[in-house]
Amino acid sequence: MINKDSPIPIYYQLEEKIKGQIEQGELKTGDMLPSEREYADRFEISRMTVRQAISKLVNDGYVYRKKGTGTFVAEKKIEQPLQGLTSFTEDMKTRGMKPSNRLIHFRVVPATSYTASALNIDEGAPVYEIQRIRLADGVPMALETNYLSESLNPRLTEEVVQSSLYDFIENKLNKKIGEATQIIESSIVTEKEMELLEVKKGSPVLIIERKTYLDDGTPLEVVKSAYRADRYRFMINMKRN
Ligand code: 16G
Repeated sequence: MINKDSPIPIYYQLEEKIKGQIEQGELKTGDMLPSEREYADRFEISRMTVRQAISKLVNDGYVYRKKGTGTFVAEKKIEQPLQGLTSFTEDMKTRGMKPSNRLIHFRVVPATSYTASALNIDEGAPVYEIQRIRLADGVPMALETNYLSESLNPRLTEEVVQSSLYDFIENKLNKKIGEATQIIESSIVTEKEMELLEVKKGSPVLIIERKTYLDDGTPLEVVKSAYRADRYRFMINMKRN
């Protein structure tokens, strides 16, 4: 129920209520939400308040609006654990989804000061720049750009990066991947990301920067990715010590 005497804003109470119905499966993917008027009548609140709650749910990716039709429950986001160093291919397979890649480009470029310092090589040294769209069951999830030292990773080819890069590093180059650091921040899609990820202008993305090291501490890759925030959320377990 909606409690109008509560200090909790009414739009927020409604938002939480609908979110709860989605999480509990009372409202399922593809279901149409009741109209603004129906919510307003049912809870005796203004349509403005209903609109505010629904806009929040749209922004957070729980529901989406279809022009002239209504508002529908969106597909559940992929919940990605932050523990454990895994590859995109492994992550998708664990979920029973089919990973695929769309190669945007594969080229060798001179290391910028940023990539050089991240990879601990000389500025201007040749690095592979690999840009791929990562797809799950055919749906674009992220645009990913990897930088790896050319001399440290011989035999890397366009064909190789059509499938798993980590699989090639570990099973063909016989290197052991050790650890990684990752930074996640929010942003809005660029024009290019918007087209490649097949989302609307202004859609939110999570920008992830990963630096991965081999088990002997040698930097392996520096990666910049834009993950669709409407399809992804990240999860971590924490222990208090
Ligand atoms: C993930 C990693 C990326 C790594 C890739 C290897 C993030 C943010 N990025 O996408 O750093 O290069 O996996 O995937 O998690 P692959 O082995 O499937 O090519």
